[in-house]
Amino acid sequence: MYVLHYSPDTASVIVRLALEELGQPYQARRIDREAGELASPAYRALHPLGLIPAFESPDGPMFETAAILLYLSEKHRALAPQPGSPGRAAFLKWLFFTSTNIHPTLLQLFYPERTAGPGCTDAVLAHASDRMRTYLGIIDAMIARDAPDWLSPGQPSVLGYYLGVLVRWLSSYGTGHPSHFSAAEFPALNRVLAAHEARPAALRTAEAEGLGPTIFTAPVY
Ligand SMILES: N[C@@H](CCC(=O)N[C@@H](CS)C(=O)NCC(=O)O)C(=O)O
Repeated sequence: MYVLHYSPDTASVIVRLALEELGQPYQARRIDREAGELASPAYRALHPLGLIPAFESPDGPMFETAAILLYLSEKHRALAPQPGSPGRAAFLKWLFFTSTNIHPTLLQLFYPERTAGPGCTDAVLAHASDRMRTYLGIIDAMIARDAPDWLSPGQPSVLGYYLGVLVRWLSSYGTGHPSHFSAAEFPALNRVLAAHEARPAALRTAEAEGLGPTIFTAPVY
């Protein structure tokens, strides 16, 4: 059985959403962050940087959210265009766009001191906010233009869940904050996320991790 090492409302929830949507049995093992488990030798054997998530599969331990999502979607032939199918190239392009641009920029917004030290946080935040607006605008325009079925209101996808959680966190700053973004600013993306958050898999995940209602489009913190 899969084992997901998780902490509520961190990147592990993206993997949990995919597992719930796939209907795959898994064990959710809560990480004891306060006890320093992320730095423990046992956890570092699963994830050398001590980050969340770590994931145990029959093919070995895994880390990196996008890699786990890709692995699960191929293994269970769902939630993404499969190798050889028409949408595959575009799907891969936008999955990696998300994991290498949007996700790291979001981490800069939450931990601006990690980029260039505590003296540079204002500059890092300003640049990261601008980039985030650009990235989400590009995704929104792509959905409106191409209407891809692998990122649509009509069917769930690993990319829909990935973007949903990232947009969720961007709402946590609260309106008025320069780094606050809400899904409503990006109408095509908003429609995709609204459909994903209403699915039974998302509702079960929200219940399990105490995330509240409308977890992507209007999260309550
Ligand atoms: N690129 C990694 C990023 C993982 C990551 O940054 N996880 C955060 C939680 S959302 C974490 O472990 N934070 C703990 C820390 O930074 O100490 C992935 O996609 O899995």
